[in-house]
Formats: sequence, structure tokens, C-alpha cells
Amino acid sequence: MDQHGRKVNPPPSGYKNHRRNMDNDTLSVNPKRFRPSHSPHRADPAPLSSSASSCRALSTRRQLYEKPFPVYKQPVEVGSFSLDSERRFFNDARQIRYFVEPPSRPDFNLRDGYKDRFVKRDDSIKEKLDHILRWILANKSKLESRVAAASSSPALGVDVVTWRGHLTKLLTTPYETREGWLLAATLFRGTLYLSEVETEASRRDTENRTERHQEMMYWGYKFEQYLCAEDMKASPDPGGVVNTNEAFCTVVQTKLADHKLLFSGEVDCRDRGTKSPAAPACYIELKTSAEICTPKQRSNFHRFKLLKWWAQSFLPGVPRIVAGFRDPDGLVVGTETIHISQISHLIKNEYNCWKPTVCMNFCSEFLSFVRTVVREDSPRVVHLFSWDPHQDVTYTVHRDSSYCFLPPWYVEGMGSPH
Ligand code: 0WD
Ligand code: CA
Repeated sequence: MDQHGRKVNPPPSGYKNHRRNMDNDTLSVNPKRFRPSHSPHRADPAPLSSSASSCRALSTRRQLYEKPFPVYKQPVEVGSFSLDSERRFFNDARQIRYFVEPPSRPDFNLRDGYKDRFVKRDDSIKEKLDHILRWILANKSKLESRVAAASSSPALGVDVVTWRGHLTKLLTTPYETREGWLLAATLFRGTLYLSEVETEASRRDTENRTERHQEMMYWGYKFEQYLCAEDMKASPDPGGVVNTNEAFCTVVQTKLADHKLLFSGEVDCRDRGTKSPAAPACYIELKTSAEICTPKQRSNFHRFKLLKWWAQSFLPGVPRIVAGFRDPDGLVVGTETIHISQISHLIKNEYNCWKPTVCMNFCSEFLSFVRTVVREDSPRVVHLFSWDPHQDVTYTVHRDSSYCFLPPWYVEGMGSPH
């Protein structure tokens, strides 16, 4: 795909390798991008390693990533899974929901049910990559048979396993000025696993959320309930309970430059038309945003919100977003369909705006950086990559620490024959 989400022609055989990112091969010798870090992130427990290769950092300066758009293969859905109202995992699509077109003058009150019909997921439980790992184990023989055919080196046939949400954070990093991140990386049987670690700042923000902010977080889920039906022929049920334990997640495979990626992301709903395309092209992302009343608000929407929306949906190949614009009282004043392929056109008149190519090149080069740093193949070793706005990405190394995130059941399950 190119940055507009279009298939790139020619060749018609796909999007493979015809626009190679020439800088990939020169990563380790580019002094502007990789440079020694004099202030490595000090986390607790104390890092064990300070070898020469650990004294390196990755710059996030936008200008460094203004290069041709890297190869990004059309994402292919390789499976899906569901989490039920009690957050139990199922290796099937039982939680998929169907999109129902909203009326032209919707009468949606996003505050309805917040007090009496809302079951909130317990987000103090850190699930890390567990659901994806469960899916991998349940589909191990299917994945491994693809590898046997391709005879590539990692046991799973992919270089990176992670959540889509973690990749979204990487894509938006060159433009992020407020929130840093921590990503734990472990190399196991040739595949790199990336799992987010909550930062101190994020933990404090969660703790200090105002009642108003907590309620507004519900509004997005309530909007989904107004637009989604549980089966093909049903209608939405705005009188029902909103339970954020429930989720339907797609698992997609794709390739960014020379990184084969396998990731999962939560999908809100699918098109229910008889002519709807195959997944992920049939999926629709639902969003809410404050109503836009001034040119300044429109500009901010383009510059900040559309960056996040684009990154999140472009990654798994979800082609459209249905956005609900709401007033300060949580009443939806209108809805709009936004095609991911049109976003780069929508933003092109904004001064000093974000660029899709910067996002994708940064992500690709971050993954290359991680691969040069993480050499030891062991579930007991975690490299913790750390980034704060206006800083470089740095890292620390932790052996047998509380950062380990590949559970024994996964390590053992991957070791045993199928
Ligand atoms: O605990 C964590 N730090 C994370 C949990 C980080 C990343 C993901 N997850 C879990 C989520 O609970 C969810 O089940 O993974 C699943 C979704 O993964 P994703 O698709 O990679 O995440 P992302 O793209 O950030 O979010 C997609 C949707 C959100 O939709 P909006 O329109 O708001 O972007 O997943 C939901 C949310 O509906 N979601 C969550 N729901 C409950 N708790 C959470 C969360 N912490 N994060 C995302
Ligand atoms: Ca959503």
C-alpha cells in the first residue's frame, strides 16, 4: 500500500519490495540517527548490561524520516478472537458486531446509561500480550505449516508480534509532544515480542482522572452501541448494558520494509452488506470527537486527532471510520464517514502538518534498531525501550526481572511439538 492506502502499480503482483527503503541497510552507520546516549533510561530493577551496543539511542526527529514511503504490504487477516463479558478468550469471532447506518439526524445521548448500565473492564489487570499469545498457541500448527512452506528462519515465520495499539504509538512518536512510552522487547525463537509497560506519568494520569473525564471515556463505547447490532439482521440496542470487557480482535499479518509483522487489534464492527469485501476491508472503526465550530478547531482536528485515527486504522488495513461529532453535553450532532485513503488529502493544506511517510519510516527504523540491540534469544531477557517527548529512544537490559512478559504456559507451549 502507499500512504493513501492505494495499491501501488505496477507491479500488479502486490506491493512487495518495489520501493525499497534504501536507508535500512545503513542504519548502524548513520551517525545522525544512531548516536551514543549519555543519559540512558535508569529503571528499577537496575540494568545488568552496559555493553558497547547498549550505549546507543535512536533519534525521533521528524526530518530524519522524511524519505520515500517504505514498503507496507496490504495486511492480511490470518485469524480473529473474541473476549466475552467476563474477558474470557475464545478462538472465534463470536463478538463481531454489524454496522447499522445512523439516521441523518441522529438522536444519540452518549451520557445515557453511564450510571446504571455500564460494566467497566478492570484496567488494573495488565494483560500484556496474553490474548495474542493464546491465539498463537491455538493456531500454532496453522502458522507453522505456513513457515515450513516459506522456510524462513523464525519458528513462527514472523519477525515481530505485538498489539496494533503499540504500533500506533510508534507511528505517532515523531509528532508526540506530551506522552512518552515504555516498550518491553523479548526475542524468543527468532521472533521479537513487544509489550507495553505503563509509565509512571500514565499511572498518575489514570489515578487523577476527573469524574468528567471518566464519563467521557464511556461516550465512545456508548456511540458504538448506537451503531452496532449483534447479528446481521438485528438492530442496535441502546437500552442494553455497555460492557468494555467484550472485544472482537482481528489478527493480521503484513510486512513493513523488511519486518514481517503479526499483530492484533480490536475491531468495532463490520459492514453487513451482502457485497461487503473480505476482512479487514469490511471493518469499520467508530470514533467520537468534539463538534467542530471554528477554523482553529478544524485545524487541530486535522493536525492531532486525524494523525491518531489514521495511524490506528491504516496499520490493520481498516478502510473507513465513522465519526460522531458531539456537543459538550454528549449529544451527537452529526456523523461523518472518513476514508483512510482520503486523510492525506484532508490534511494537505495544514501548515507544518504530520506526514504518513515519517510515521512509517520511524516505525520501520525503530524495529531495525530493536533488532540490532536485542541479540540474546531468551524469554528471561527483556530490553526495555524508553522514550520521552523531545528525547531519543534509549534502553536498559533486564534479566529474570518483573519485566518478563512471556508466560511459562506460552514458552512451554511453543516448545512442545503440535
Ligand atoms: O492495558 C494496556 N495497556 C493495553 C491493552 C494496551 C493495548 C491494548 N490493550 C488491550 C485492550 O484492552 C483491547 O482489548 O488490547 C485490546 C485492543 O488492542 P488494540 O486494538 O491494539 O488497542 P488500540 O488500538 O489502542 O485500541 C483499540 C480499541 C479502543 O478503541 P478507540 O476507538 O478508543 O481507539 O480498543 C479499546 C478501545 O475501544 N481499548 C481498550 N478498552 C479497554 N481498556 C483499552 C483499554 N485499556 N485500550 C484500548
Ligand atoms: Ca473505536
